[in-house]
Amino acid sequence: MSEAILALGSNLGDRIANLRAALDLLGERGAAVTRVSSVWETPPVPADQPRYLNAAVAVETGLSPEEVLAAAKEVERLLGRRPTGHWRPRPIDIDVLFCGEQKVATETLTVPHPRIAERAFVLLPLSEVTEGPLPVLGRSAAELLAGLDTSGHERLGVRLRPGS
Ligand code: A4P
Ligand code: MG
Repeated sequence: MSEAILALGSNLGDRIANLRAALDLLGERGAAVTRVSSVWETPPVPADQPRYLNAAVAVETGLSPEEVLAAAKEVERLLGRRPTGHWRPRPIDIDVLFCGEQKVATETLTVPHPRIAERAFVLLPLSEVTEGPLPVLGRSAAELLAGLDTSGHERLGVRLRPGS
């Protein structure tokens, strides 16, 4: 078993319900959620779309990185994601941030996810489920956040899992 860290985003429909359903569906596909961040409401990039809810989760899994991606894509489809175009509104987006200390660079999968260090909407929740230097990147989420604009990013009081 190994640990993977996933980023979740939703900006269409019942966003909280989408995030919660994603956690359950990932668990049913062999990626059991072990830690869950707060839910953050974040300014959309690009700006001409609804605000996102973002979260990060750690999962314990026996799946390979490619299998984790396949599970994530299936969950996106089950939750109603249809091809709307790159960076367009979606009920759920699931990105694979880390797979342990592994590096992956294939046509369909790049791990660590290439845009982690430049995105406050990824790093704020990530900082709640990780401690110390991030795999491969070698700097903590908090250190990377220090150089970014976090204005308009709001931690919500709602929990995705009871007690988490
Ligand atoms: N792919 C390669 N590596 C990965 C990885 N590590 N994790 C490939 C997930 N997918 C990976 O992704 C396109 C293809 O990337 C996949 O088929 C997979 O083979 P996609 O999810 O279908 O499309 P996308 O999400 O539009 O593209 P991309 O590049 O993943 O966009 P991002 O980087 O996920 O950005 N603003 C806010 N506030 N919050 C957000 O969550 N998200 C996005 C999407 C834009 N703006 C946002 C947010
Ligand atoms: Mg994506």
